[in-house]
Amino acid sequence: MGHKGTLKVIVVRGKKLKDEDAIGKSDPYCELWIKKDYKQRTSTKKGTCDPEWNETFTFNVDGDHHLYLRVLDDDIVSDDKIGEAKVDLNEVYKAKYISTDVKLPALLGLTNHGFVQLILEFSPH
Ligand SMILES: [Ca+2]
Ligand SMILES: [Ca+2]
Repeated sequence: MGHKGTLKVIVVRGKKLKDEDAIGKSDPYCELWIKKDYKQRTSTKKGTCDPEWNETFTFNVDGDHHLYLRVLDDDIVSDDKIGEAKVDLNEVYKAKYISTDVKLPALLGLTNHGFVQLILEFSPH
């Protein structure tokens, strides 16, 4: 038996995102999905490594275990990836509400590519 209900996700802000533009700063946006065929995304914030999104998304969940997110830098030709991460939903099912800084890990080493602050709220059906 999985958890069924509505998951509300507020993408609050990005913090110290890796700069992927040679001139100026990155133009970050964040993609979110639970199932790959239904991706939602924030707006693009121009020229900042600390974007304030404050955008709310809802997903129907049915026993799903993870929320995936990916932050990209909007570019004219092809967007650069800043980082990706997943959030364990079991914590959200238990607590019903969490606010968390999700780390975007770098491929190598102990550094990271910044954080995304999320607020997650679960309402069971
Ligand atoms: Ca770029
Ligand atoms: Ca860019």
